[in-house]
Amino acid sequence: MKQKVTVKPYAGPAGGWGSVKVVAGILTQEEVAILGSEILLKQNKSDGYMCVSCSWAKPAKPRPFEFCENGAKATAWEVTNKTVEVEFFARHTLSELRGWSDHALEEQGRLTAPMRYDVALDKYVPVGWSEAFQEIGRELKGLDPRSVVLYTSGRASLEASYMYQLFGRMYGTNNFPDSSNMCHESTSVALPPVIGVPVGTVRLPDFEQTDCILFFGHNTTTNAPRMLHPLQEAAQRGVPIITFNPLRERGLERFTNPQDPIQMVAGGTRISSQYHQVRFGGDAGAIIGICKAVIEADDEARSKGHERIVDVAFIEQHTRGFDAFADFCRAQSWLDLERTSGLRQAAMFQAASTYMAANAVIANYGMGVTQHRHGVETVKMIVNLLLLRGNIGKPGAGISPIRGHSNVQGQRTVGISEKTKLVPLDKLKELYAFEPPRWDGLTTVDACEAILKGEVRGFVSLGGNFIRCIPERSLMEPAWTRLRLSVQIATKLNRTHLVPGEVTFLLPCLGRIEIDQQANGPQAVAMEDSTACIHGSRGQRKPVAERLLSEPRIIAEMAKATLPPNPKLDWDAWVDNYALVRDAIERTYPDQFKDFNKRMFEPGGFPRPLGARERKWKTPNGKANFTVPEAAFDMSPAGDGVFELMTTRADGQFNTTIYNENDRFRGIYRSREVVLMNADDMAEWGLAQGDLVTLETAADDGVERRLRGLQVVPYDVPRGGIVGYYPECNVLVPLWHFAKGSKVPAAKSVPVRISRDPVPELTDTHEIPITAVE
Ligand SMILES: Nc1nc2c(c(=O)[nH]1)N[C@H]1C(S)=C(S)[C@@H](COP(=O)(O)OP(=O)(O)OC[C@H]3O[C@@H](n4cnc5c(=O)[nH]c(N)nc54)[C@H](O)[C@@H]3O)O[C@H]1N2
Ligand SMILES: Nc1nc2c(c(=O)[nH]1)N[C@H]1C(S)=C(S)[C@@H](COP(=O)(O)OP(=O)(O)OC[C@H]3O[C@@H](n4cnc5c(=O)[nH]c(N)nc54)[C@H](O)[C@@H]3O)O[C@H]1N2
Ligand SMILES: [Mo]
Repeated sequence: MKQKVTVKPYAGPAGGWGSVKVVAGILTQEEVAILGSEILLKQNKSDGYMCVSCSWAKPAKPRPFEFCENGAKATAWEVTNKTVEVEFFARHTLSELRGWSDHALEEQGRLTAPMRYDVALDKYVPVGWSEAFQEIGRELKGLDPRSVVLYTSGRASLEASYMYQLFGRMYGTNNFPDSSNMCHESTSVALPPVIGVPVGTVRLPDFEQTDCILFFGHNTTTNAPRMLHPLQEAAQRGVPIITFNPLRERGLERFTNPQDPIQMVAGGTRISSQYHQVRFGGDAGAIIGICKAVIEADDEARSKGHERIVDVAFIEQHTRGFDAFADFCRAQSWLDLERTSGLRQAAMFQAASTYMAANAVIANYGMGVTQHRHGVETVKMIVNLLLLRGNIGKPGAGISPIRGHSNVQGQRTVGISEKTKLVPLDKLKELYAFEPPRWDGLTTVDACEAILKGEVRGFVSLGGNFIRCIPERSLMEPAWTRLRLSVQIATKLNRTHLVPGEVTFLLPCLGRIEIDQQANGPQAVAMEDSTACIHGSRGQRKPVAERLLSEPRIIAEMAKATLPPNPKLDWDAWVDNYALVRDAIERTYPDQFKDFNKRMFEPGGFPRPLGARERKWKTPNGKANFTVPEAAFDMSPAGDGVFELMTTRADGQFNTTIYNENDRFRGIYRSREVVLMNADDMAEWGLAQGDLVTLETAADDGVERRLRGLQVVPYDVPRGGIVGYYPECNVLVPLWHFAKGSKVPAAKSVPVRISRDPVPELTDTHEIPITAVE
């Protein structure tokens, strides 16, 4: 029987007393007493460790507590005293564990011993580290490197990531899909041809100098809460913040710094000065509408001989393609723009007039932009809007994609890429005297397709929960069992570990918060934040178990067992002293990582040079480029019984890690098996709160994609759109439903049909005291 959802709209600001209670709750749940200890005080400080949760920038002058509620949750989750011992695996078969929830699996605690899957027992059994590495090496040597995939989830450090890509390339593969392929790859593909860098151009101090902030498709409340501080400071200075989001996300409305007693009493700051509830995927339409308003205002100014609205000098000196884009905008009808954006013309005018009044504008965005079929084009539309008034390459202005995992951006910087043109292969060849493969490797979606076809034989995962976070779960799990080799390097037990291949290893590693003791003493690692600043991070806590190895060590041992010796590369020396790996990174990328070891603990991190910040455009034509969009945006079909499903994160989760069943700021408690729906749509379809429904993907490709037993909750969602949680809804996302150009699964608009389930069976026991977690 299912737990009945509790709906209790959240009235307060984000942050505030609720945050304090939640932090205390998770510490109790994980049986750790870190509040009074040094651990949280060291979070995001230049002498401490970088938070394992989000990738938001770390200020040079940190607050006494530079952590947020979700950072504290992620910390408690990693340094928990709960452990999974060998006996746990002796008690449970994998078939049994596959019946457990994501939460129940990870809640068992930290993995402590290397394990190997035993087919006859259907259990994991202990294996020695060296035996495991020898067998992995033997298996890899027996496979065609083209049939082997090395996946990375965005948490591993720059040092581990560099070693991992080098190991893979020396082995003979470029198959390096990364969590980024499901995340900001739309950004990484969109930006290089238009501004010449694959990452955002904004740094933290720009927030102090900006005079207008645009905010598209990011739930900052939950997913980058520390970013609410610069937003709050800007709002307090009177800087307009214009938000575009189909949902009214709490933290983008009001925020109270939970660490400030005065604000706690005063009830918080209003964050967004305008809140535009676009339809799903409506941003491109909205942005073109704003651009049209700007261009028509400029046309009028020019005809009257007034001061121009667009930045003529900038456009002439620095850009190409303005005239074609301006003509495109003039030709759009407001009726069409209202339809595609879901906004009224007046709303687009209002945003445009605020934009035009500002001298320095920052545009931020998240998954609400990138995870659509036209995600790449929408990013380019954001660039168009900024270029109109020279808002790239000056203080207080720029584009600011808010990345996900804490080092996802950095991994790409040091060579985790399936695209060979992004990797200095000649340099690697010169440094390590080997012939790197020159063919492009597999993205995440490509890897899934190849697994379905049986073309992938070996899969190594450096973190993450691949099977759970990708689309098309019902086809992927059976296909996964045909792998010859699965190697899972992880801190906690998850679904991917429970679907074995023929030969399967589960290798437990140190977490970033733990002291990483090697021959040369305790080692530090580095990562790159969302603003391209590099930070050092030192583990603080004694490892939870003695047998854990660090990620660099695990990679080095796999490499040694797989590759012939190479006189140019001493893996053991690198593991003894990670500073040598940083030297190697610097030799490979001398411009980006100059004096890496010396600078890694600079307060605020050291910035990577980014041409676009200085208006040096490393594009094919040496200019910043306007983009004329393709004639029609590929919107998912709505109406006719088809809804657009947006899959999103709740407050109580970090991706597939489910801390609890609550989505506090959206007022939803005790169940994630819900579908949020507009009340008028509910009325039209004869549905009431708590009714159980089935979602079925509206696609005629012969694949059945269904999710049953979801409880309907009325919610302020634009009509025609519904909302469900990731990863539960991933079974509904077709593998071919991805962003054009980047192959990021279009998880924010999946066409689905709704039907009512037969007899509702819900329990309404109040066993879970919701006050404890509020
Ligand atoms: N605590 C916590 N922190 C996290 C994570 C986590 O799971 N938990 N995950 C990390 C990772 S890997 C990532 S990528 C980020 C993700 O952070 P987000 O980018 O915030 O991702 P989602 O939670 O999926 O939320 C998407 C947001 O976009 C909005 N949205 C959906 N469709 C549209 C649209 O068409 N237009 C607009 N304008 N808005 C839309 C949704 O309403 C929601 O506010 O967070 C990172 N940080
Ligand atoms: N429908 C839908 N699907 C999505 C999304 C969506 O919004 N909607 N979002 C997509 C996005 S943005 C992303 S980034 C992906 C996320 O996909 P992944 O990055 O693959 O998944 P996570 O849930 O972050 O991985 C959690 C696991 O990482 C392991 N882990 C944690 N810390 C460490 C560590 O320090 N080292 C190692 N080796 N392992 C560790 C733990 O075992 C834990 O179980 O999902 C994508 N999938
Ligand atoms: Mo992500």
